[in-house]
Amino acid sequence: MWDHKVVLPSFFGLMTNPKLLDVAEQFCGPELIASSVYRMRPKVPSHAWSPVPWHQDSGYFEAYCDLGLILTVWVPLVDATEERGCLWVVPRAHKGGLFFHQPDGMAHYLEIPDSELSAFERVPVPVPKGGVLLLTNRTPHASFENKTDVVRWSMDLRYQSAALPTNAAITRLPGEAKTMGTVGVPLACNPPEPDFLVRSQIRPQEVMKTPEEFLALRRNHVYQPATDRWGYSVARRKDPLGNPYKAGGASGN
Ligand SMILES: O=C(O)CCC(=O)C(=O)O
Repeated sequence: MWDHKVVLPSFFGLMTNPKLLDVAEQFCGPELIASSVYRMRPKVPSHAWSPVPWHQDSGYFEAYCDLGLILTVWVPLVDATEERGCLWVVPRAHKGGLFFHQPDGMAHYLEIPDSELSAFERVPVPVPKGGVLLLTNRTPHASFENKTDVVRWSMDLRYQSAALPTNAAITRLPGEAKTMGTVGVPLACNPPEPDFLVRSQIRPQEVMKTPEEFLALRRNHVYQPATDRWGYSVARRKDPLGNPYKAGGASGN
């Protein structure tokens, strides 16, 4: 998975694609923030980190954003078939709250324990190249092994309203979150990465316009740790047998 390590001008082009923004605006409203959390995923066949266990994106975000909408736009760059490891979802479960999450066995991802989801229907959602899949931050989803010899490339992008906590450098309007009220709690659904304004009726001059600005934003963002809701960073210090990872080991750092 390529996250903050890869920042390309073309990513900015996709995140600000007018057709995608038209869709995102319908769900998140006209004051539209591109969430800091975008990922490019080469899902390669037979790689241990390739399957992504069941989770809700909110499991990774700050608790104060659980009830807001953070829209995931999942974009396959090849046909995402079931064999290639398309996404699976639990239909309608986004209408409920957040499931319990725990670090997975490798402490690489968070996962919802299987026992929590056993009563729910789970369906594969193949998406052809050129299509998109929309998810909420409370839609449980997963993807499994790629059983082909084709890399299942995809990108996932996220959008939210400027009224939700965000670290985008924008003028706050009445009703928009200015502080979290708790000292030390950062104002963002995902503090480690920087948000930015992609569409606005009220402050269009603050919309980010060029890939150069985007690259500078990523480069200059001052890292803020996320709240460790599920003991993830503690688990990452140990291997699945409970032994501390050695420097340079398989912790993914
Ligand atoms: O692309 C995948 O396989 C997983 C995507 C995912 O978990 C996400 O977009 O939150």
